[in-house]
Amino acid sequence: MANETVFKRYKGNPIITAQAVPRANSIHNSAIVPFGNGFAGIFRVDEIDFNFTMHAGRSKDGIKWEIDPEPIKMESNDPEIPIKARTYDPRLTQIGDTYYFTWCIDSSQGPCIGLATTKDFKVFHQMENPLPPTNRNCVIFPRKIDGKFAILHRPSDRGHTPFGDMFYSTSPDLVHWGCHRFVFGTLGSSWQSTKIGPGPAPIEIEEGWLLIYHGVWTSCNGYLYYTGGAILDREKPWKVLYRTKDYLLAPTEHYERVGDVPNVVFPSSAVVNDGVMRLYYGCADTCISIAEAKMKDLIGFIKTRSV
Ligand code: BMA
Repeated sequence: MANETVFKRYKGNPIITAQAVPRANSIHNSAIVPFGNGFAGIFRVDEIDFNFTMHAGRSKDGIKWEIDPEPIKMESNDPEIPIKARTYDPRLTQIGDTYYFTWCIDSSQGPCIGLATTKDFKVFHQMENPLPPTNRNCVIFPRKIDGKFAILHRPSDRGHTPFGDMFYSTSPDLVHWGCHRFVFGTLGSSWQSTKIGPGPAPIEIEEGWLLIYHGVWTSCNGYLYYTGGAILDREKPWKVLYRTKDYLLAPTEHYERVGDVPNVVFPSSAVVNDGVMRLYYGCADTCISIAEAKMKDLIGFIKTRSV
């Protein structure tokens, strides 16, 4: 039995494997939102030549998915966008009738953050990169804060990044980004002692912004990825009200322990319905699973297990 806190894993996990796309070596760390009468997603597909691509997908219930066999083709007003590079780890946020997504671009100068919009998951419009190298984790808040678009992100290096703190930045127009504030960093000798990074788009709750994030510990065998939770101030989200000392999810199941990168639970999207959060997370860089928690229990856990 897994060491479960407030999240209960779905019995049919993993819900998405490489079988879903013909050229996939693995499908993991992906972005999912409610869309129309069902759900839509942008999936990280590591292909059999190890090109990392993003594919759109649709689902009626959020569990059984149809994922396009071909990667997303971006449109842009600027012929220099998009650059040709591997793309991975998308995060999706709905603002009004538009879905904004960020992801990591493996540019030749190092990982940086891409940004695009879609309204229908068929046409994708890529904009200027919000963040230059080196950075590989970024998510957009679901509304403007103090009149500006806002992101959480984690500057990195060109390798596997043995460090990492979270920052908050804002933009009036989604092109010019600034006012960078430190949010929080690593913690002691714990599951979040090597690096931390933002997961799904923050969710607005009575207390502020509920954030699910990943934390990494370095053992003698390499990195292990865990899931934690925090609550950030509503108007000044760089101020941390609560941040869990205990993890919310740890790699304990065989599909989380065994894969291309062992011992990874990587939270990347969350859908809240009827007081329940369904968390989508990448497992061992191989497949995707879900776990559910009652919002009341989750918020209570974050408040009472806080540092
Ligand atoms: C992310 C990505 C992956 C990596 C993973 C663990 O930040 O960079 O390529 O293996 O962390 O899922």
